[in-house]
Amino acid sequence: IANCMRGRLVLEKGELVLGGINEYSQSLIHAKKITLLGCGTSWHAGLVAEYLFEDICRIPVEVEYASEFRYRNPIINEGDVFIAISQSGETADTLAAIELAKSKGAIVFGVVNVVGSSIARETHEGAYLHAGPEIGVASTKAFTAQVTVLSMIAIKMGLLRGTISQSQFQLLISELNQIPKKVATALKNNDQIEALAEIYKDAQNFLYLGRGNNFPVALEGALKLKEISYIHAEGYPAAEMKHGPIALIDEDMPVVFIATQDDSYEKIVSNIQEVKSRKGKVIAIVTEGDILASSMADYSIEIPKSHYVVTPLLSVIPLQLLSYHIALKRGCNVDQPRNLAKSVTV
Ligand code: F1P
Repeated sequence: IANCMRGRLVLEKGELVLGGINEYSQSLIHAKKITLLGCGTSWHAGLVAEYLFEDICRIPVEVEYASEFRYRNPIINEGDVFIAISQSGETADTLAAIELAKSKGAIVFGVVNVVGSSIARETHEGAYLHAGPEIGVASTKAFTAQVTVLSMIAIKMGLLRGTISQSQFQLLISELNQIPKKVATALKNNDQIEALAEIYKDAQNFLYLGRGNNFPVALEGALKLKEISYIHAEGYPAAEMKHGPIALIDEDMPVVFIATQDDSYEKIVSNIQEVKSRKGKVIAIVTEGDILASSMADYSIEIPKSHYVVTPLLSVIPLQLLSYHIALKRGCNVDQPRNLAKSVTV
């Protein structure tokens, strides 16, 4: 799935080999806390990983906007473990945060797409994504690859730390192995999503809601729409809706729910009900075969059933496609959105 800086991070005959993390692997395995650093989409990938490291490895995690990190007086101790996430490997804020962490004696791993980039060189060790070049400015496949690699690291660490059993490890590996096929299935809804984009291309605002590890996916869906179609969009944890965003809901407000069938499904269904009772328009990303959430939503888009650990790899796809089609229909340049740089180097 992914190659590494020194060696490879691969699934080999069902075994997960963390080749790019060698010399410093013990720091990672025995970390008492992990701090994830990134900007934009990479920060969202870090937020997904927070759920996985905490759940699978039982390690406390902080996810920091690299752009804000150095403007605080962050507490960094010798030997602390950081993972810096970046598509380009050149983001100046992320580089500055890495330098600050290293200057205090922290060990910094990189999860980077561009081979030989500054962040790849500045970090102690890490994994390359090898997602291929992002042709456009807005990260899409890099997000999927970042979440994949971070999931692989979390799953392997869970096994090494003894926080998951061998059979749970095998189950998660098998779930990861099925992802490419399921992504292909999710992409088959492209025409349906394009038709939906036609309906909502003139919306002024969008709300994206999700729970658990799909909350960061809601943030990412909102960011993609903002970046390439210039529509104002907000992402929230669905439970946060009643603490403010609910005031925005009326018949003109499309609300995108990630309503897959995991532990929070019932709660999401009741959130959908709350939006419907205020006449909001609901677009729900649902597990294939779903009846309840899809019958309540105005429109539903199915994704294949999967273990909740890997669901973000699938749930983000319809959101990326929706942004893409809306942007095209609004005449926006999806590869070169206004005001955005491929790598923010200042
Ligand atoms: C971070 C980022 C991207 C965003 C845009 C600006 O870049 O915020 O997520 O799509 O390109 O930069 P990176 O550190 O992941 O390269």
